[in-house]
Amino acid sequence: MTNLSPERQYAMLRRMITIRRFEEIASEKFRAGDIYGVVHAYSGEEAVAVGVCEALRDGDQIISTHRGHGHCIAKGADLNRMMAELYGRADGYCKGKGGSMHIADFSIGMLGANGIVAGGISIITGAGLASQMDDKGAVAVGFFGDGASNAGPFHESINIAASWKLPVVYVCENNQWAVNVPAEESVATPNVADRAQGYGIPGVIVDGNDVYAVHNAAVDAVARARAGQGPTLIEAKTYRHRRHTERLDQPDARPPEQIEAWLQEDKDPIARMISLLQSQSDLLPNERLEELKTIVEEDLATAVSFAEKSPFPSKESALEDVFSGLAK
Ligand SMILES: Cc1ncc(C[n+]2csc(CCOP(=O)(O)OP(=O)(O)O)c2C)c(N)n1
Repeated sequence: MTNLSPERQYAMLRRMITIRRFEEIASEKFRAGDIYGVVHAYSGEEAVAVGVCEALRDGDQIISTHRGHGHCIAKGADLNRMMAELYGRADGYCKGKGGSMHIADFSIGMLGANGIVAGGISIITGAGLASQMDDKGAVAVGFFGDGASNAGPFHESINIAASWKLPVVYVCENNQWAVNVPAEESVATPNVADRAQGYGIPGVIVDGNDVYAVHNAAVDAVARARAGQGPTLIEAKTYRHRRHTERLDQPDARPPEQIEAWLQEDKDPIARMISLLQSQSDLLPNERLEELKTIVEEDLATAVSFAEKSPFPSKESALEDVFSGLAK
């Protein structure tokens, strides 16, 4: 199944539970009016970010989407600064002026979330080109949704990356819906990965709720990229547990029975990982699992209290770090 050590598997599970709980807490705080802007929760898709990022090493870079908290956490972002950013506070990643969709941490190779659907795909292709020119073997990974795969940047970027053999891994998180549009109405091929053939690169379909399957696919794609063989398109089939955003005044067109089916333990990526670790390999005693969950709760309680104690940015700082405007 995997040759990951137990410790690495515990670390992966811890990150998946952290993502799930971060999203639950962020959603609750958003509804309570403590968080500004909007929250697009990644719940249900945790195995994709964690499975892929576990295949990376220091120096590799990723880019994310509007649904970006999971990618940040999987790449090792600081929970305190993330939560403070959602709260709009001065100690947040963007000093409280960016919010949920603009978290970036270049020091860990997290090039940013992005409110422009498909915008990140071009940026990560540029990162791949930079990496090729640097020649240090770093790989660039772009996460995006099925909706983004219909936009121009997807096609233009993959074409150039394939032509120039850039060290990029494109990870389509096909959660089957773009807001309220089902993928079968907007993607003309049965699978997004089928499109890879048109660009002359491998297209790999993977069960996006199986963290081991995602990880294995990512290990292969990353090795290929590092070896100078060019990009791979991975399509991870998954589902988002929550509505498109946490705003309750917008409809959720997904059939309730579909949502219900994907919430079941046999589909849930975290329940599946726990079940594999406990029933098939006997690797995770209940006490260890409870210990992991407690650590996650403590980490997130610390993050919330860090955010709540942090001041709002001062009025005087409004025009700092702004890259457009009138010249003096
Ligand atoms: C260029 C652009 N067009 C439209 C939007 C509005 N919008 C925000 S999220 C979204 C759907 C994205 O779907 P998908 O790429 O599948 O990602 P998911 O939300 O399913 O994770 C749209 C159309 C946008 N933010 N940017």
